[in-house]
Amino acid sequence: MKLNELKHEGLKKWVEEAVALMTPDSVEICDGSKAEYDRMLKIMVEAGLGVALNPEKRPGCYWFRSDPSDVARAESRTFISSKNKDDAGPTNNWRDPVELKETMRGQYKNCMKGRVMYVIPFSMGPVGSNIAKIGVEITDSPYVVFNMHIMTRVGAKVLDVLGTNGFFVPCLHSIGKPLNPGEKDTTWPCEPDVNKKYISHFPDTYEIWSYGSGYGGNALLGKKCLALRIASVLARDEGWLAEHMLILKLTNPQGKVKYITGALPSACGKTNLAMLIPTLPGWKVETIGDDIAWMKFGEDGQLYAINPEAGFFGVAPGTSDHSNKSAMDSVKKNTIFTNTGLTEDGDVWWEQIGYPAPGNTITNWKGEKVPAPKTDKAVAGQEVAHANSRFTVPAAQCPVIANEWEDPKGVPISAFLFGGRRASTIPLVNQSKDWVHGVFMGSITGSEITAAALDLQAGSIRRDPFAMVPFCGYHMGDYFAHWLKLGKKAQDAGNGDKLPKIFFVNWFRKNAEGKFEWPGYGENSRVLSWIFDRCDGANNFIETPIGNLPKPGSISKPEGVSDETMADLIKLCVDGWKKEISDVRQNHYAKFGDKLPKELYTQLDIMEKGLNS
Ligand code: GTP
Ligand code: SPV
Ligand code: MN
Repeated sequence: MKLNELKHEGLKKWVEEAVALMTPDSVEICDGSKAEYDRMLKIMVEAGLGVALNPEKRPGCYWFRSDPSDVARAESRTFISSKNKDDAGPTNNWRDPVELKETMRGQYKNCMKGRVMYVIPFSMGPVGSNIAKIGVEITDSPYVVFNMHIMTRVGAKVLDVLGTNGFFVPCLHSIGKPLNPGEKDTTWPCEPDVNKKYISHFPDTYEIWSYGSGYGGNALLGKKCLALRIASVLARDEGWLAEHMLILKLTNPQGKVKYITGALPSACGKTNLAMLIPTLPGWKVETIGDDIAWMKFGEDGQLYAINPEAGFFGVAPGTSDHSNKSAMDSVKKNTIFTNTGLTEDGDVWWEQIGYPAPGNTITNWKGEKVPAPKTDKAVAGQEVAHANSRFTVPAAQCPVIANEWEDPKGVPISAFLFGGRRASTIPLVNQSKDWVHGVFMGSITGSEITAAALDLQAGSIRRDPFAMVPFCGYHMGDYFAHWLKLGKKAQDAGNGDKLPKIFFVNWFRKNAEGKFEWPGYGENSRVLSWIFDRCDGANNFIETPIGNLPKPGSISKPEGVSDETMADLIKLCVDGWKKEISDVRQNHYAKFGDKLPKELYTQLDIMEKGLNS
């Protein structure tokens, strides 16, 4: 399709302006076809920027290696550029939109010289679903094109739904590396100076401008930029929820089904939980989504969720037949691997994959040939795969994908889980007393920082309410208020009992030796079954000042876990919680000023009183 064949005047005008600014050699409107996907891969492989893997071991799979500056989201270079600084809030980097656009226009000027501009029309959510939204990404990266093919729904059908004047989110992207005549890419093209990368969001006009990075959430603009940062603003404006949540379908041994979503920070277990293979006999988990949920109330008063994505962009290290067999089976074919190791026999390898690297040498994520590790244990500083190396795979390839994963009406949600990585204090599971208490507990959630962000100190704890701190496109005080408002609206309409129940989970408690107390992964089904029964009102809990904790014995014990450890996992750590409260008051809530809903301070006071008595 040619540029002048575009029927949507607004879209055509926007693309023409981008062409005039970025001056590519040519423009292609993407159709989402297999032929297009193959052609994009061919361009990269022929340039030496990607490797086709051994077709006997990984048919249809490719290996890529990014620039060392371009291996994760750049949080310090991610901007929420609202007209008013106060609308971005204390958890976002703010820039004045007029100044930021001027700076970025300077960078975009002629930035696609010597390259092709690809225009990717995509749908987040099943095409035509009333919860879905359309975006159009302009990019000069074939890597972005084929990853968007997997992660979103691309093509002509999207333009049909868009019509002549439909709403779309314009997503402008350039890797920031123009080519001179005769010049070719020899390595992953991007702007290697982190301080020249920009991942900018203009919430007042629902626009995204990204420059200088070709990787992950910085460049696949449908994902974190559209489906969370811009969508959270749309959701606030339109009365729905856009969340950093997996969606799973849980079936009990009697065949009864519940749908559950879970918000855990980046690299804290969403993909694993979404594909979990229960160790509890008779239980079944199927996947709807592994990273993002968009939710709207139906006319029946139930909250319905869709997965806006069409693929998984999952963390490779730690994925094994033991931890996530469904993910391992998903990535056997038609998968893109980025920044893993490459074996001598043309396969991929990463730390904790479950077996030692084959052969004598292996190519690491930096492109160096190193001795093949004899075990799959990670050696700090010598990782073969980058800790944030990832696979991109179509969701349909997941052996436990639920039949209804593409149902345009979504699935009715019974429970929300919130959590993080915490070595102490936070119990294995805990249920909120009610909606407001749940929003309060969500608002104070903390987690240890992981390798999913470039520029943060991994390991230290930060408050990451609702796992949304890096992804909320507006003031988080207003975000908490939005959650409270939706709950109140449902209750006022007589639908309070249809609201999802809210739970808090922590798979990451450690003992004195620094070992995980809870085996996690498939064993998390024991916690899911407790949650399932709790949703049905089972008498399996005790009331405490932090919420409903499991009654001793109500969570079945995995093999190898002692009675003492079980007790430790579900105990109320009074001193730890008192420290949490004072940290929340001084270092967390204080930041939000007047925008912090009063109800949340009231909850903090009630919890403090409860712990003191
Ligand atoms: P993003 O894609 O960054 O949003 O991450 P995610 O939340 O989907 O995390 P993922 O499921 O990819 O897990 C990240 C890391 O946590 C992997 O190394 C997993 O092995 C580890 N992990 C996941 N579940 C568990 C668990 O139950 N226990 C323990 N100890 N580790 C886990
Ligand atoms: C995350 O960091 O939460 C991810 C990966 O899911 S990225 O797409 O890079 O944001
Ligand atoms: Mn994520």
